[in-house]
Amino acid sequence: MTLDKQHIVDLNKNIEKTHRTQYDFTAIQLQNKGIDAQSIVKKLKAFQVAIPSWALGAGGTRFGRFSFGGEPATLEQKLDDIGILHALTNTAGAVSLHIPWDIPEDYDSIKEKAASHNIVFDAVNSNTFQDQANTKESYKFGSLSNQNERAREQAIQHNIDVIRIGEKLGSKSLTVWLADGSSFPGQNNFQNALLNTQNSLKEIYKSLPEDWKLFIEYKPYEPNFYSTVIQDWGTSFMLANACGERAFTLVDLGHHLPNTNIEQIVATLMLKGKLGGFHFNDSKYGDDDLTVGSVKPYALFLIFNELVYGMENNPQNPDLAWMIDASHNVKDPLEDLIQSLDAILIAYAQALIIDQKKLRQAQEAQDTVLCQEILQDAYRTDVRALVRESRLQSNAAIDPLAIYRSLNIREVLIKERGKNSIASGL
Ligand code: LRH
Ligand code: MN
Repeated sequence: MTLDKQHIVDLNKNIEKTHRTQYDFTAIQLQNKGIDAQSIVKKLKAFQVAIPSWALGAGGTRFGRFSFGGEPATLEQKLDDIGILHALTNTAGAVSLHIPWDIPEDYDSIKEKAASHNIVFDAVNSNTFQDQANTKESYKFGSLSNQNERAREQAIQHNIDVIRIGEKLGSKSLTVWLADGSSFPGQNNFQNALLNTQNSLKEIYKSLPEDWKLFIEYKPYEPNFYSTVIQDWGTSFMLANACGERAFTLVDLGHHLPNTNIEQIVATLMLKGKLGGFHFNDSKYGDDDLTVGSVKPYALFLIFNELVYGMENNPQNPDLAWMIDASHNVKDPLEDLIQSLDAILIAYAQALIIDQKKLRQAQEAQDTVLCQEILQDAYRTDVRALVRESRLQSNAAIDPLAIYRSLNIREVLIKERGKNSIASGL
């Protein structure tokens, strides 16, 4: 199924008048604060988020998985689904593949398919947290950290193979997330595990093409429940420094212990020029991979405040990789991703209208009350009309969810692919 852009433009007409009124009201509100609404809209139009190839079907937990029907069973169908998302939002212009879940059979036809949907290939992800039928060594007790040198060699080679696959697709970065760790005290020698991981990552880094980046993703626990080798931002930062200037830390919002101040981590990494990118999602307890902004929207806003400040003041930090990492247990995957893309743009727009100069002055004056007032004035400003305008100006849907439902896209996909088609991934 592909979506005809003209169809979207026609359907927009039903709500364009209402939108125009809301947009004009918001633009005047911002103008009174010396902010040009169109300059915000311009930045929102340029903001592209990579969609994870592993989050287009039903997720699941060890307690069960409930299929949605019409799931993309092939990489081609996954690119078609991202094409639907991009046509509706004009914000999903990239895909992040996970290997071996999504190894292309025919590279040219896959690249053609992606190009037909204006989708580019963002970071490729290696997988040394599952054993594959065709591999000799097991990762049960780790991969890049494994005491067994043959298992480490196998994991290093897998990462190099993933780079080669990415090169053929035009990707420019590799994301490494390790499940490596232990589930019981005494099971691992922490120092040995970390040294093995550092040396293994340095081997992988040697095979990184000159114009590529390496993203090192951290996580405090799961699937190991006592220790994780790359458990926090500090460990990832240390390993990135040990590898070299094209290695960076990747922040998955769900990979933090409760009440961690993620926005401070973001500020620190940007100051050090070592923030590579994000896996956006939300969570209440653990790595819940919920819809972005569905549980802690204010925390997301505070993170974007640090990002906007960093993008203005930290030229030492490279352009960031924006990706979603989600898993859908109860929501239609495409509706969930539409909501996540909307929440990301809303948080970015709210952060863009913060009067950073006034905030710095209030901070220097140690006027704590005024600092909060400045932040929350932006957070409490309804910027949704700016986000809708950015989509309208890109011939995407003013209200993508409404159009997704009015066109019964899930039913159409079920007709095309059947009720029992299963997407590979988590
Ligand atoms: C680990 C993670 C990682 C991916 C996986 C699918 O929890 O966030 O980014 O490899 O999910
Ligand atoms: Mn992730």
